[in-house]
Amino acid sequence: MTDKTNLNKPDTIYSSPKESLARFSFNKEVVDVFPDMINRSVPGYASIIDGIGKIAKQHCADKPVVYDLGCSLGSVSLSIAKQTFSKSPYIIGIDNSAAMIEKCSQHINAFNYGHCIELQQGDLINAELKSCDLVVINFTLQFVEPTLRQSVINKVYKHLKPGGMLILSEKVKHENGEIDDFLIDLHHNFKRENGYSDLEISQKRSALEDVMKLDTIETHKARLNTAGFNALTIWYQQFNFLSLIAIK
Ligand code: GEK
Repeated sequence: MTDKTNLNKPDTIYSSPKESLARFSFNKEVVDVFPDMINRSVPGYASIIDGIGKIAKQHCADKPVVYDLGCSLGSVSLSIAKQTFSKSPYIIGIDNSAAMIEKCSQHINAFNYGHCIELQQGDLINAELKSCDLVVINFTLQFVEPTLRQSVINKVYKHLKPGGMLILSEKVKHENGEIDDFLIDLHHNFKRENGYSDLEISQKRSALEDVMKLDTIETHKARLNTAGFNALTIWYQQFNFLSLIAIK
């Protein structure tokens, strides 16, 4: 990754005590530290980004139409563009944060395969999709109001071509409380090992409480089945973070 857009700023947002904790949002403060934040917070993030590019390469025929819903700074789009470049992909990245889209645009322009990526600022809940070959929702459905998640997955299914693929990555909760606590502890240890203090971990957790509502693996699979996806599997999991592929 080049640093033309200064993507190396360390995440210190929750490092000192805050009197009142605002709801977490993808504002400019978060966008400015986003690469550091996501790499130090999501176990396996770099492997998932790399894996998605490789899955796209294996899955996509010539001229694939690809959606990256909740694209943030374009890591998924860039990984796919790099792996499928010889197939002339058309990749559409959508994110509802204006600050993300602005920085994402600067970021992808720094790559010589960035021109096959088009960006749109919009909400994935009401985004209109074209007929497509691959849709990626990498750690974004968890920020959508739970009652609206089924309609998002239904829409993706409807617009995928037969044989098309959805890659869905999410942080999940476990229905067994003991296992859930165990996985959460493993995740918090991962964050500590990456330099976050207990104060940072607990303040971020509180800020996310009403913003990120987690489903179980069973709920995700049932939602995919309800939409019509019958062929699906988890291709990556580390602790309570996983990624699924589902084929129409
Ligand atoms: C990556 N996929 O680097 N509509 C559109 N975008 C949304 C919505 C919504 N309703 N809600 C949240 N977002 C990325 C990482 S981050 C995950 C995804 C994380 C956007 C939000 O603005 C942010 O950019 C992204 O989804 C979630 O692979 O930070 O844990």
